[in-house]
Amino acid sequence: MDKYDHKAIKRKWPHGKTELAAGQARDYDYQAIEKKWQDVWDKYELNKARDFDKRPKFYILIEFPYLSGDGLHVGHGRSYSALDAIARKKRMQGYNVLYPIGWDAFGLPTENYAIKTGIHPIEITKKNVELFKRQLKSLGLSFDWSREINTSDPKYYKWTQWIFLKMFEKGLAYLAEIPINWCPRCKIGLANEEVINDSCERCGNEVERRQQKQWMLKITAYADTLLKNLETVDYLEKIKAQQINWIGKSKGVTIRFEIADNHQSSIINHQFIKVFTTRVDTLFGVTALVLAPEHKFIENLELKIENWDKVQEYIKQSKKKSEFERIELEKEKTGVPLKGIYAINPANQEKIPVWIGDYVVATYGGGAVMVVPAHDKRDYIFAKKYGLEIQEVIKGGDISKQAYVDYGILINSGKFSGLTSERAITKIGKWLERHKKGEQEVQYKLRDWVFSRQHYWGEPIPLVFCENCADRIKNYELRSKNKKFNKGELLNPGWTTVSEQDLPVELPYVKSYKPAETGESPLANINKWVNTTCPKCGSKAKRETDTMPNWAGSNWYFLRYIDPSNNKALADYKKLKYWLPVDLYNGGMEHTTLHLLYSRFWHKFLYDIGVVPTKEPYKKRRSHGMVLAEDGRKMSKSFGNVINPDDIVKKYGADVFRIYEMFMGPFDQAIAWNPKTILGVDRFLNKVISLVNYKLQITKQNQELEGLMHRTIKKVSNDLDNMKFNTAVAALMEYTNALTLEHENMRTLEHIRTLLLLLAPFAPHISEELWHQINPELSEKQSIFNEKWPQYDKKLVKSKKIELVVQINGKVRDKVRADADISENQAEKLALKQKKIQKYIKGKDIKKIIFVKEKLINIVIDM
Ligand code: ANZ
Ligand code: ZN
Repeated sequence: MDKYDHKAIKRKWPHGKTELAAGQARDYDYQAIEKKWQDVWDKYELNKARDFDKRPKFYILIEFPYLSGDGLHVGHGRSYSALDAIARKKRMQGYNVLYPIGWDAFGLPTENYAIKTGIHPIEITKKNVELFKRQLKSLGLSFDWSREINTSDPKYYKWTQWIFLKMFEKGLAYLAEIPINWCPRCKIGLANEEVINDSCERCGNEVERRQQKQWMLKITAYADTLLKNLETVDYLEKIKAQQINWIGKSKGVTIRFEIADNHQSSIINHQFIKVFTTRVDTLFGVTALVLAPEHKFIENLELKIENWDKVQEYIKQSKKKSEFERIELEKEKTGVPLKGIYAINPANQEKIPVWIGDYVVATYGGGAVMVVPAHDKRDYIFAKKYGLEIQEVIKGGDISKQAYVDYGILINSGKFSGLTSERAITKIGKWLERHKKGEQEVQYKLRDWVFSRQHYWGEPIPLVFCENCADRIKNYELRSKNKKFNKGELLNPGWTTVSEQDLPVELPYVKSYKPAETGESPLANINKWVNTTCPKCGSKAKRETDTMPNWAGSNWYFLRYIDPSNNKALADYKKLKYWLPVDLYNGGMEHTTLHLLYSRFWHKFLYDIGVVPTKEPYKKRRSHGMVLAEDGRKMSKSFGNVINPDDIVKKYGADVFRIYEMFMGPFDQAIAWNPKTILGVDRFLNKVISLVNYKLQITKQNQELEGLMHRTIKKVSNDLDNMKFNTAVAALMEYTNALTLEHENMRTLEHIRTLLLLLAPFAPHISEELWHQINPELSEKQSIFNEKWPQYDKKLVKSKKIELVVQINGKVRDKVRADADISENQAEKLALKQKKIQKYIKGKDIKKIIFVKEKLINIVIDM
């Protein structure tokens, strides 16, 4: 400790001045101060979360960084500093706070870098961890470092694999042929985010789509719970809305349309098309069916399609487009009729044409739609373009101009005419069910999760394939006698789980991570690793060579923080019970429908198998806005506009960096980097320093300063609770100014103490340093963070009073006492209530109100 001489640092600070210029704080050795207190806090384990402690617990989670060689982004700095302020305040308020950190370490950039340089991903990861750790530590964030985790550590991913294994056993994992992005030059499958403008991110070659077997996880089995339980959590409304949309629950009816051909008026046996509709009330207005080009009906059709060549060509073309391209609303709708093929409308037996069109998605609602041009926008455009009939069945619009899409009263609908849409939806639905022509159904937009990656740097999927077991399962007799196969093994014949005691399946250490020619993961090249024996029957077997996606490790990391070195379970149940749910989880909006939804899914599964005690992982979810570059663009190496946190910390110190990031703008909004504001923040901290150094000269007591102090306590406390960090900092600045300028002779030690206590969560180092300066009797162990968070006195919070001048057409007509922070609206009401004023304005029109805060209100009327 004697490396940092308290007095030596103090002496460097200029005395006798009331204010330092911006940048002048560099005269004091903030680097030494920051390092000193960081070491002291570590030494006395100030930030340690204590399991089973009697204090109320508070679990704060930030999205752990995804490791890359670029190091920490100022965007990390923004949310980590902000949540750190909450963590520190909560500790001062007597909470047992868990604020942990770890590394999201698997993933492509590391693998790509390894391929390029020949350095092993383990080495690269080690380097990146060091980099991130040094940067985060330099900011003095109050993480409990004793709980640090790393998703690429075998001790960690053992449990990621274990969870997958359990899901497999319960039948939640299955193999499917799925189209993937394939780069024919690199011979590698690409994730969507690696495809830029339909080209490979690495080589620029055009990407093809290819069918590939992939492991899928049945998130759809949890669609309804994921939706319903949103009601039980406190997420930002826009986050909830996005998840609700993504899950996309629709109630409707699946209708059977029988098929007929040109010549026969009767129905062709056994041939029908199922369509899903949410608007069965429009059934009498159906004038065509449109199928997705991939629809199985076309292959299996027994009838002759007269324009077969054209249809074939259309199908071929549409296979080249991505799903996104196809369903985009703005895109022109195209289609081709299946000439000679007709469907029968079950409501009125009318014959209607059948088309294929690529705006119909194959994977939703059976891949077919009934076309109701009069009442659906897309259908209207489609019908106009191809001359389909437009039959009005809901009254209310003008269908010669556009589709009428709202609910209304049914017309031209047989015995259902006259009903409201709502009633008709129930009645026609029931009628169809009674006549076995349709069923009420619920559809979800949510798709199962593609869980395989053909990459090296990820968790191996802990499965093996055994021909012998495949045969045994396919042999029904054996299967029925043999109960030894679990759901997953029966669902995926031949695939069996590695035994639990053999976990983790370690990622083999290899020299070459190049993907296999076949598009398989590089692991497929390692024969020694691939060939193994079947844990079930002992025959020769092969390991699965796919790895898990990057999302796997981050699905459950918040559980591991609770018990990071447990090797018997992913975490001890009692500890989970103490800490869960996470009280506050902050992260990017871009993770709403991926990570946030995936991790809720895994958590619900873990709840169902009794591993975790809560249905939901996160009680509250909030989100930060992005930090943009000075030029308003995204920070990117290619634009050369990236700000490195290290540079800011070096130049101004961690405290300035932290406060700046909180002060830059409303936390939930994207904000561009602004060096001028940094200078302002620097000036602010200088003021605080001078204020503390300047000797107290109390000559008289001051009421207003008391009020301001209590108002500041209230504001900073509430703003921190509501994540309004910028206005909290503004309040501290205002308070500091008042202490510095207006009330130079009236400030007391209490005022200064309060300032430092309120400032501590934002600027921990300088606050701690100054705290010890005004309390020289304290030992280094007695941290400002062990102090109680200040309380405000309700009676003193009342705001300052002013005399509000009321003018009419610029002439002073009255003066009223009002709160200094009165709003324009309130001021107007107050002014208009005054007798004197009413006299002037009686019977006159008010043309305009001019309001000057804390001073006057001018009412402009016609004379
Ligand atoms: C007839 C109709 C009439 C429809 C009307 C809407 C309005 P949501 O709410 O998103 O579930 N649809 C069904 N399957 C489709 C697919 N595979 N690709 C594209 N569109 C499909 O949407 C359900 C509606 O989307 C369904 O209701 C269907 O059009 C269309 F005045 O049926 B509707
Ligand atoms: Zn076997």
